[in-house]
Parts: sequence; structure tokens; C-alpha cells
Amino acid sequence: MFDENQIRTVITAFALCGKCVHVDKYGTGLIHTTFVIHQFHDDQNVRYILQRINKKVFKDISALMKNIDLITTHMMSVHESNGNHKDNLRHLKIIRTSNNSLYHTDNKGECWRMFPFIENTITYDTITNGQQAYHAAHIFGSFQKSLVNFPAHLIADTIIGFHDMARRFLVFKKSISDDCAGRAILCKEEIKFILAKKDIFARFSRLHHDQILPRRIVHNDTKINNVLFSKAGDSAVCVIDLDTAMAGIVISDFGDLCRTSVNTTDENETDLTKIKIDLLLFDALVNGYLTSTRTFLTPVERSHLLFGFKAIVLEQAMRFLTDYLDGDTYYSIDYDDQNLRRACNQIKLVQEVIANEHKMQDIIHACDVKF
Ligand code: ADP
Ligand code: GN1
Ligand code: MG
Repeated sequence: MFDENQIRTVITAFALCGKCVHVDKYGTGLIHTTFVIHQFHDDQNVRYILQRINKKVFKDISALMKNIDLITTHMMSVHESNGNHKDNLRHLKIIRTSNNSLYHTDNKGECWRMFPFIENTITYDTITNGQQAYHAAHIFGSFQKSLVNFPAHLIADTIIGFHDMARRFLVFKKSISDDCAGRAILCKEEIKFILAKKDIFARFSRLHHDQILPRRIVHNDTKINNVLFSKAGDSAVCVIDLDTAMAGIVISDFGDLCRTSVNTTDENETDLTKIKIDLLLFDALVNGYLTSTRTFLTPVERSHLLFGFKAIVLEQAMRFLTDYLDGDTYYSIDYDDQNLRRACNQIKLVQEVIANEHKMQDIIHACDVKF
């Protein structure tokens, strides 16, 4: 439920034409509260995305919005200078408030932002064919590519240590010992599983901190529902959810995309027997990613891609379990032990990754030699 009058008041802060005729909650993102606004103007119904920004997750909204503004403006100019402005690719663009701010703060201190609704698109929580996997991977690779020469010092860290897994492991151990929701007893096996993976978390952090892999501006949240697909076919038209686009390593983008797209079901599935890796989707994804990144990806990055997949799934299992132990303070949930169910789902997925590791490495190798 939401307060429609409150939303209508918020909309008046933005520089829109016409009259708001309808408001609805929208999407399946876990962080912000997202609405779709229908605005009637010039005999037409125009849609916008309005988001109440999660202030618990993002502490510095001004820096967050400045990052997004810089990145979207840059992407637009790269795109136009490539002469691609007439193709199907689309871009996020922040709609400013009437007093030219990148977001609006209401009288309760809540922060809101707005984007044009990118029409004729659809998001998926799971994908069903290789074309979708290829195009999603291609567009995230193109996203990384377009930021290769971007002055990284302009981009603030919106969440400190976002994929610093060694740091997250310490946070996880503290959540176990604090046990503030009294739930540690209910997830002893899952805790044991994650604790045994300490070396993987440490290795991922070393790759980053010791600069074994180059630091680049990457997306950092390449979940499949953060790409908009064309409704008319399986092509990907726009990368969205740029909140965590900041310095990082490419393998977390590759890993998170695999986590959410080569799995035959999504992270909310509670029937663990349905969780399987689809190697045909994986093959298509690797082809899409290596095609769009071939001009800049280094051999050491290529050789760590599969490790990125395994590490990111484990990190996600640990993050869901940490939130369960903390009493569900981070991810939005629909029922009581959903974060524990999600952690079990990701643990099963990592077991599938391990079982398919050799086959996936062969697929990467076969694709790698083509480029
Ligand atoms: P969260 O951080 O909560 O995941 P997102 O920015 O990813 O928030 O938005 C949530 C969902 O809203 C997306 O998965 C997508 O379905 C939809 N969405 C967001 N921005 C747009 C847009 N500009 N046009 C169309 N749909 C959008
Ligand atoms: C969140 O915002 P959304 O729903 O696309 C989270 C990701 C997690 C994901 C798990 C800022 O992504 O890191 O992988 O949930 N985003 C943030 O579903 O924490
Ligand atoms: Mg999202």
C-alpha cells in the first residue's frame, strides 16, 4: 500500500508538463521504492519512473545522484560520437526538479528522483533463451567499455566496500556473534557453509585491493532485471540501476549477470530442485560478454571470469544470510524468513557452479580463442 496523495504532492516538485492521472508501484527491485506515474499531456499519456531512494543504503544522496548524472551524460555522448543515436539503444536520463536539482527532498526528509519511463521495454527476473543471455551480456560489456576512458576520480564510492568480500565476511561474523534477532540457531548449517568459504572471499578482495585485476568503473549490480529488453524481441536496449556504478573489477559484473541469468530460476525460488545451471545460456552469455569487451579486457581478467561467478554467488548467499541474522534491515521481503530462503537458494546455486566448473571453463576457453 502507498499514499497516492503523498506521491502526487512529490510529483509537483518535478518539471513535468500535464496532469498526473495514475500512480502505481512498479518492478521487483529490492532496494528503492519504485512507482510508475502516468501523466496526461497534449492528448497523450506519458509515463515516468519515480523512486523513493533508500536512504539507509545510500548515505550520500547528493553524491549518488551526481554519479548517475555524470555517467548518463557520458554514455549519451559516447553513444552519439559513435554515430549510434538512431539505433535502438536507449539511455537513462535524470529528470530534474523545477529548481534544477537532481532529486527532491520532501517535508519528511525522504529523497525522490525521476526518470522517463523507457517505453516498449520489459525486465525479466529469469531469462529463457540464449538471445536474451547474449544481448544482456553484450550490453553490460558495452557499458564497461564506454567507461574505459572515463575520469574515474570523478565518481564517488556510493557504498564503501561494496564488493569487498573480506570486509563483508567480518560483518557476517559480527552478525553471527551479535545474533540480534535470535535467529543464529535457525540457520546453523548455512552459517557453517559460508564460514568454510573464507578463502574465496579473501581471494576476491585480494584481486581487487592488490590490483591483480585492473580497477575500472563497472556497474556492480548486473542483476538481470537491471537491463531493459525490447518488448518486440530479445535485444537489450538499456542498462539501468546505476546506483553502484563505481570503481571495481569486471569479474563481479560478469559474475552477477551469470548468477541471475544462467540459473534456471531466480533467487526467490524456494524449491531448490529447480536450481540448475543452463550451459547453453552460459555459452551465449560468455559470447555476448567477450564480443563487446574484446578491445579492452586483459588476459588476467578473462582468466578470472569463472571465479567471479562463484565468488559473487557466495557473496550473495552471505549477504542474504547476514540480513536474516540482522532481522531483515537491508533487503525488502514479502514474508518472514525470505532472506534465509534466498540464502539457501544461493548456496544451492554455488553447489551447481562448483559441479559445472570444468564444463563452464571449457566454454570460456572455446569462446576466448575465437577473439
Ligand atoms: P532497485 O535498486 O530497487 O532495483 P531499479 O532502479 O532497478 O531499483 O528499478 C526497479 C525496477 O523498475 C527495474 O527492475 C525496472 O523493472 C523498472 N525501471 C527502473 N527504471 C526504469 C525506466 N527508466 N524505464 C522503465 N522501467 C524502469
Ligand atoms: C539489490 O537494487 P537491486 O534489487 O537491483 C542489491 C544487489 C544485490 C541484489 C540481490 C545496492 O539489487 O547488490 O545483488 O539486490 N543492490 C544493492 O537481489 O545492495
Ligand atoms: Mg534494480
